Amino acid sequence: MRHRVHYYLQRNLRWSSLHFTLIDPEKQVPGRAGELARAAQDAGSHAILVGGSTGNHKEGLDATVKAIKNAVTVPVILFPGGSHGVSAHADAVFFMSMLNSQTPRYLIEEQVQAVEMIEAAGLEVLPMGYLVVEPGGKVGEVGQAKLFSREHPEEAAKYALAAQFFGMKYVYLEAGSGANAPVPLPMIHQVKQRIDVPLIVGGGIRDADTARKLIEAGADVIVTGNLVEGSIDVQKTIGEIIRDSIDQLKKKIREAA
Ligand code: 1GP
Repeated sequence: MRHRVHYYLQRNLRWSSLHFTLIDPEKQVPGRAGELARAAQDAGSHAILVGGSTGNHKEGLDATVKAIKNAVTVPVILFPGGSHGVSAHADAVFFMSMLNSQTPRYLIEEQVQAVEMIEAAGLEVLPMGYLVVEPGGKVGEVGQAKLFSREHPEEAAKYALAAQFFGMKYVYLEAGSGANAPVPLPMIHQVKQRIDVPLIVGGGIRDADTARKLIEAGADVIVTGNLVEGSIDVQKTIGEIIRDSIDQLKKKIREAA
């Protein structure tokens, strides 16, 4: 059964920040991806994202999405690095445009190549403005992003507002997978001030303390990828983020209400 993902996220965001686990289908065999996703769900993660910035064998992606879908009950959302990242077996797809890309390829062309596949698969479409911040990592390189300077949060904030004006339902601030520092707090704060749609933040988040600060600055959703892949005990690492940041803040909000 497919989730109504936008509805699920809206409903959960009403009273909590969320955590998404990102799984790159190229980094492990499908069975292992299913195990990681299950452990992440058991630790409290609210959705599983599947994606990577390089191409993948279609069969590998499909098998990975199927294995994850069979292993979890939370929504499985595609986070495609291009038209190659679409699989009919997910619940939904982030239909994302890298708004600070300097090539039409990642602004609109890859997306156009995917529309028929998405339509035929009946995937729920979640329109998202994707903004890549220094250092940007591989995704910034592949996407030819004109990276947002960490010193100029106001630039990113204007782009985020533009995303909202376009009707995009989510904004994602990305520092790049494995970034040595996550998106700066003042940038999260300024972006959050300008938009009403949920703000997703990812790249370089490795511990609960960092996650808590990002959420306090205004992040609605925290995404971690490497943390799961590099971890022997997923439940512990993700569990700490959920317990020590998201749950703590939930409690604070409840107490203040
Ligand atoms: C990458 O923001 C995500 O798209 C996750 O980054 O792998 O550094 O957690 P990490």
